[in-house]
Amino acid sequence: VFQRIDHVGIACHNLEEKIEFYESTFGLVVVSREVNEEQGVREAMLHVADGDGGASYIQLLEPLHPDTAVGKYLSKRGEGVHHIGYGVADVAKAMADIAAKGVRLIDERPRHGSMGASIAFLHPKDVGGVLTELVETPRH
Ligand code: V0V
Ligand code: CO
Repeated sequence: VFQRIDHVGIACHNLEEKIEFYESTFGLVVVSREVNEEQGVREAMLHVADGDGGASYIQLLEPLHPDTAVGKYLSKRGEGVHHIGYGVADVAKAMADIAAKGVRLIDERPRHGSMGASIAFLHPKDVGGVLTELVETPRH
């Protein structure tokens, strides 16, 4: 059901500082910046590679407020890897297939994600402590 790793999400306190670090240290390039009020984040996508199933990215995440998913994560665990986003062809189908295996969905229906994607999260407690995101990239 997974086509590739679409992105790895990284929680940080200061998005601009972290972008500067990734650009100057690794030569990665920012291809998108968005504020997602529903998810409580300001985020940037940095392109890593292109593959058969599509591109892969690093997603840098800064919380809009302390009382958000990323804000709570930062206060409990500090900066670091927050989630893995897997590319899927059909997010609604992937949600149904995975829920049928007994993994709790955080989202009952797909949400709006970065760069026009449809996304849904799986509960980390059912995935061995890994917050897992399904990502359906828009077709052109
Ligand atoms: C929390 N926990 C995590 C975790 N966040 N475990 C692994 N990875 C994470 N990122 C653990 C936490 O340590 C607790 O374990 C338990 O889950 C409950 O956490 P909590 O702090 O009490 O927080 P909750 O329950 O209020 O919320 C946790 C969940 C929440 C995962 C339900 O963060 C959520 O809904 N996340 C999905 C949305 C999201 O993360 N959006 C931001 C990215 P113990 O201490 O009880 O053992 S937005 C994005 O990626 C976009 C837009 C995109 O890609 O396009
Ligand atoms: Co993400």
